[in-house]
Amino acid sequence: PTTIYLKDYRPPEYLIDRVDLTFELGEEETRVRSVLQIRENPAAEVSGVLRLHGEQLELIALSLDGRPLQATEYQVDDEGLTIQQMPAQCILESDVRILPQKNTALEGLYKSGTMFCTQCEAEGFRKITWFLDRPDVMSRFTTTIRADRIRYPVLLSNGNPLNEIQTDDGMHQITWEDPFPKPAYLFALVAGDLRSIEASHTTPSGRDVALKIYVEPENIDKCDHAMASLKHAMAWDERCYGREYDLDIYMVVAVNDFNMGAMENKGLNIFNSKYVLASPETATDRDFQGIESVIAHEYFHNWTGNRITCRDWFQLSLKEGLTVFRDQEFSADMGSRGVKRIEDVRLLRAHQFAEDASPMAHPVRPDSYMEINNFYTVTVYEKGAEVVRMQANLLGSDLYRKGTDLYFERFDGQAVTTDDFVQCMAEVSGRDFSQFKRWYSQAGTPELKISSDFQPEQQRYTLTVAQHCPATPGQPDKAAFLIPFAVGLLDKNGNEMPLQLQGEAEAITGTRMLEVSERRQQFTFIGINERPVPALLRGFSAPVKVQYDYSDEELMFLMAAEPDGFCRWDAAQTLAQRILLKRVATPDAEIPAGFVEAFRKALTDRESDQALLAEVLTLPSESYLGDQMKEVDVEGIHRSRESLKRHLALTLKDELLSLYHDNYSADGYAPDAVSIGRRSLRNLALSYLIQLDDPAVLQLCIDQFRAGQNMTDVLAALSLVADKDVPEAEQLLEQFYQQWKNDPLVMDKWFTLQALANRPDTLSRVENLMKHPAFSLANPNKVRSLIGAFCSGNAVGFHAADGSGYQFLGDRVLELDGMNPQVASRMVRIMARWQRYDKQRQQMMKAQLERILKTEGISRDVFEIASKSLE
Ligand code: HT7
Ligand code: ZN
Repeated sequence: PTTIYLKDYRPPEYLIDRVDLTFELGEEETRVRSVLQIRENPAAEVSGVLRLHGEQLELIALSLDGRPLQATEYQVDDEGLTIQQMPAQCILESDVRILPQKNTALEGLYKSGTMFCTQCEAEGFRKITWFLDRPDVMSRFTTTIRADRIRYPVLLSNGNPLNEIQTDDGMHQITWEDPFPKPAYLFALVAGDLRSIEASHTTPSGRDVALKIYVEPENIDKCDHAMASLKHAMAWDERCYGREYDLDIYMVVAVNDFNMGAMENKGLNIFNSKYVLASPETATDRDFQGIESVIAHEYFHNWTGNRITCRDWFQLSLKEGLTVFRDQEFSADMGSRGVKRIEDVRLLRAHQFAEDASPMAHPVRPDSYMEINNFYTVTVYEKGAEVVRMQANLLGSDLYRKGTDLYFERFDGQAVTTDDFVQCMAEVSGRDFSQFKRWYSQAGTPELKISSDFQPEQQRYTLTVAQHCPATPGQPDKAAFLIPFAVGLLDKNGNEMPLQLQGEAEAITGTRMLEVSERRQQFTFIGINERPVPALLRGFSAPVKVQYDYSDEELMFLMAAEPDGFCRWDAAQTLAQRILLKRVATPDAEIPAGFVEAFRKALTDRESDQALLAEVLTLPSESYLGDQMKEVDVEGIHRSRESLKRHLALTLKDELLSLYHDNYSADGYAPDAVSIGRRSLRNLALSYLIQLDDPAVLQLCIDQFRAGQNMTDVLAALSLVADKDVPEAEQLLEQFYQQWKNDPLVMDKWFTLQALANRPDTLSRVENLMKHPAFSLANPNKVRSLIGAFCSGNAVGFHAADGSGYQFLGDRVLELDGMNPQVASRMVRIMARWQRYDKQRQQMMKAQLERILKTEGISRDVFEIASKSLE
């Protein structure tokens, strides 16, 4: 496979102003007729040769300005169509045959169950018809869909519906027109027997927008939360960014077979049903929150992605980083801001920091790729969001808003770059962002080494900050970053100290945003009359690792007194991590009484945000702990974490039980922040208590399962029981299966639960479950919930010393790759960090990667990940 470089970007030689598509959807094949209005791009040097993208298209007819083209006038190959002598402008018509029923890659037009749907980002449109399938070619689309009236009563595409025609042959056809020019990756089509719920929204300018959510008939009663979320998102974007919706209709369609979470096609979002369907009985709190955030994310793309899109795919974070930042802030406003920030940081640290430390590390704006689908990563999305957040932090909210206003005004209707976005921030603030832009071009997680020096005689306190960023593939040396570093200083009573840097006229109270721009820098605070405890990186103001030599006592002090939720949580995590890692090496190392006391204090605190407490009381995950070790000790980490949980449960049994009972609520289910917090704290208590191997606790779980109040509580209870070697484990799993076997999303949970079970026979159970009638390798949700959950969520099982987990994953990758390369490539990524393990495991994982690479005909997707993992 060839590598594509950012430095090779050239504007397109031709533009396509209008596209007229006609689809005839059939049970054997689909015909796509396209009429393209093409002209030379005045801004480019034109060669006279037109090269259109196209894959897996069977040519039926081709004509230029009404004249059928002779075989000598064009060439078709595996990747496209070349027309040698192009006029300056023309109408190109084509007629092709495609086979959506055979499309298991779920890219382009495919069938999901009985419905047709599309997925065109990033380069799927070329599997529908020949086109300039690149985001800087924006066209106006008209789409006519013809299909069987009974099988496909609902026919949808982007924009507004024009007319419907019924024909005598049992078919019908509808034409849709999208008035907004858009790149082909935002094209969408849906056909099926669907039901919809409808609502409406009036924008500040007075436009009435019809909101419709389409689902399969049996799911019609599970759409209300998605609809409420959509309305909240629309109002939020109007309020916080001054952006309103621009078409008369906004449609969301839920499909069961989908490679990712959802897709922001103009006016016609297509969603993985996981991010639409919810009822208290079938969806957990996490599902409800996921729906709210993904519905909002796709809606926000209408401005950040659709109206202003990316010039090329290297700029992906322009739309994704910005839109993730927007959805994070939206969710923070809808629920608990502090908890949301912690969840986002947890995700970033667990996955993005790990990616940055792996052979797959790449900048937020990558400079090369083989397969763009491999670059929809936590770096482009989540680190990209942090990079936008840092700009908002550096500017403050008013200037940031001015910056985005300018961005929307200047670039509406265009395909632009991350530099264009930053330029707006620079212009409104009058600041120079050239150093800041290294966040886009340099990969790796910067590390800040901090030391402090208190000089009581001078009443001075100096923080020395040294920054370093480890080498990443292709980037051995990094230039210094500009890092917004939020700090506060606490006195012995836990009060904020006034902060006045040397040379400044006055002090401020609260958080100070230091700007670290050099490799080593000192910040001296004056008027400091006692040794403070520093609160560092408040709000996680930059995606960096901080090293500071806190004493255990200082960490406990921060856990109790620090006003910033992130820092309070981080102190608890650091302390727990210290104890856990010490006990990996020395299993009976003492557990400081102060730590247990801090836990007790948190457990009995009924005043603070309960959701925040649940975060504070959650121990760092096994995989995060592994990341902190030189060489990951899978079993040691597991043992250490389990034994600390048991110790806490033994010592704090009464507190945990009261917490469990005090947080019971007989009220109906509501996914609001307070209720979610109570449920998560209660279920966390149960997860500690189960460590006691006490029949009474097992009974609590069984009772909670049987009470069946909501899926959050049912699943929490079931997952604890399923880990145990007790007869009830099988009984409850069977009962759950019988109750939910017809609900695919609940079955996903059932698979995951068993894949994560902490039992010696989990792999063989997973292998058996692959043969279960509810499982299908063709459905990405099933693959993720069984195979993905086992390989990336069950460290002890996957990293079994005999290599069986690796062999299993290798087999699955090869099996999947023939069907769905995007999903296969996500799976192979799990082995990208093989160097982090001991020699034997390294050898075994490497052997699997080599086996995959040697297999003939593997996809570009899998090739890129496997080969880069071995470099
Ligand atoms: N913009 C979308 C990214 C995407 C995608 C979605 C579904 C299937 C395949 C896909 N490839 C890329 C999703 C988003 O970020 O909103
Ligand atoms: Zn997105």
